[in-house]
Amino acid sequence: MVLEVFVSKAYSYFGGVENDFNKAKVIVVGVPFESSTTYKTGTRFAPYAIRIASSNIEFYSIRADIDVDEVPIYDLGDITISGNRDETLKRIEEVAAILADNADSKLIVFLGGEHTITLGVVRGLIRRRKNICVISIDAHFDLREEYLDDKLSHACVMRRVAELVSPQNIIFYGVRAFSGEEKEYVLRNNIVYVDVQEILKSPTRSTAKILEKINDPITCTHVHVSIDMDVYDPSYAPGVGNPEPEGLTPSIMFDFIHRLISRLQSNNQTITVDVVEVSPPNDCNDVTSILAAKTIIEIIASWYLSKHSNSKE
Ligand SMILES: [Mn+2]
Repeated sequence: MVLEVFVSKAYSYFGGVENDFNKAKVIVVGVPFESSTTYKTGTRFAPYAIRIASSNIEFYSIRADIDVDEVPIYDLGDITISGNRDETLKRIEEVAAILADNADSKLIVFLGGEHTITLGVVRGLIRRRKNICVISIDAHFDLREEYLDDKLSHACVMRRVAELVSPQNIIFYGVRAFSGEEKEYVLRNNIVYVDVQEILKSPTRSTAKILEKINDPITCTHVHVSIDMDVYDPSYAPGVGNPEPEGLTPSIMFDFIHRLISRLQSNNQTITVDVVEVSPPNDCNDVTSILAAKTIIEIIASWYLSKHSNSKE
């Protein structure tokens, strides 16, 4: 692999332990990239803070009943950020494409950075994977045509992704904050979404609606799961770029994640993940970084369990 060109070693490893790439089941790569943040700056410090948090919490998942400490994780380090945004997006794209080639059977997790990194990841994935669906777990649609004269703003990332994979191949979970323009785009393109009101009324029915859409291994052979940490309520995740009231609880999110990931696994759909928008300078007692680390642990737990048990839901 020629990843060394784009990646430099980080100060610590996700989970705090160094592992061998070939033996690893999970690959973690940091993307400390921030260029269009308009409110609470600091997402560039997130990979560092999430790694530190991950090194100081337990890895047992009670939902999966497995110790994620037993799942070897290889932390690649951080993608080197250029002063030029297009160059940075190109590097993210290259790393995503190289990992898709070389880590076929592994779970790949990108640690943002601002949400714009998802565009780089999907650009890389479409070079190597067919029939990609993207599920955005986010308080926002991020579907503006442009924001503050910038088409590559974090507020436009899913619009750019929709142009790559088709609007029918994007799905939203947890939305509650958007513009009239974005809602109109969603309705015009028949985009499937579940808002927070629906989730709070019936988490089970909301999950079923998402699974029904994403369940087809033909239209969604590969599923990229993008988690903007602002999907959580600010009381659980205060340290994000754009906090938004009335968000999800960790319990609802973890239940959803387990059902989503185990269904994708039992369908043999391949999965990549990004976790974005943690802003450590705006955090409180590191709770958002800890929640981001825990979210990743729950994803790994459900992915690993389903992969090894071949269980059908
Ligand atoms: Mn958001």
